[in-house]
Amino acid sequence: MTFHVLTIFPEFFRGPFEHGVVARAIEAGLLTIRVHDLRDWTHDRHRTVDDRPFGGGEGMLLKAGPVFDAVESVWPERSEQQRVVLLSAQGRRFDQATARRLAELKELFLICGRYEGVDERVASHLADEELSIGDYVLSGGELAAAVVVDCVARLLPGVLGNEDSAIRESFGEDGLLDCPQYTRPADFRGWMVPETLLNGNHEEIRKWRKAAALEKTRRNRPDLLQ
Ligand code: 4HQ
Repeated sequence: MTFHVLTIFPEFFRGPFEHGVVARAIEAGLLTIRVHDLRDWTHDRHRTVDDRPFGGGEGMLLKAGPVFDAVESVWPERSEQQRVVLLSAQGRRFDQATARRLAELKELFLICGRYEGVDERVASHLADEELSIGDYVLSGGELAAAVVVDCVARLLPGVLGNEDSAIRESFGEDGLLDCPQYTRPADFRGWMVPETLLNGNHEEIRKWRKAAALEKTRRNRPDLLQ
């Protein structure tokens, strides 16, 4: 799969994409990430990407022109397998189901906003969808784009060592959070690992994990139980 990321801070992505699962997927040729500098599609001496909002108001907006020019020069035509996503606090909430759907695409183009936002014509006439990673305000879409790349990348065939683990985790089949897990030592500062996990009865362990996952979900995410 190929990701395109459009940003005024191309250097921002060096960190997130050069470590861990995403970096290994790129090395293995399972994943390509092309970061595009929005200012490459400006034509004035100051490489202007922002302007003041019509009707007045705080701050500046990303202009539509350079964003349209960037997407249309990378993709003169767009197929069903190529989707454009605008990261925005006004978007539909990005979740694991959305990640699974996006992982089916051949290419995904992520547009990162900055300043107070982006000229609405990008959302209405260029992007296929507008996504938010959560109900809080970031200072730019870059962190949100990195989150989307990370979540989608680990779902691609061949990316994780264990092909099943991406499906098994939280927000998977049962809709519960992962159960608590422990590793050695069994006694850490007097806090013991639950007895059931130590005595090798696999049926008991399975029941304990189910109950513990339910309890954790009830306490931390009652919304997932409806
Ligand atoms: N933004 N999920 C970019 C966000 C955001 C979010 C605020 C988007 C600032 C310029 N993006 N603008 N939440 O908070 O994706």
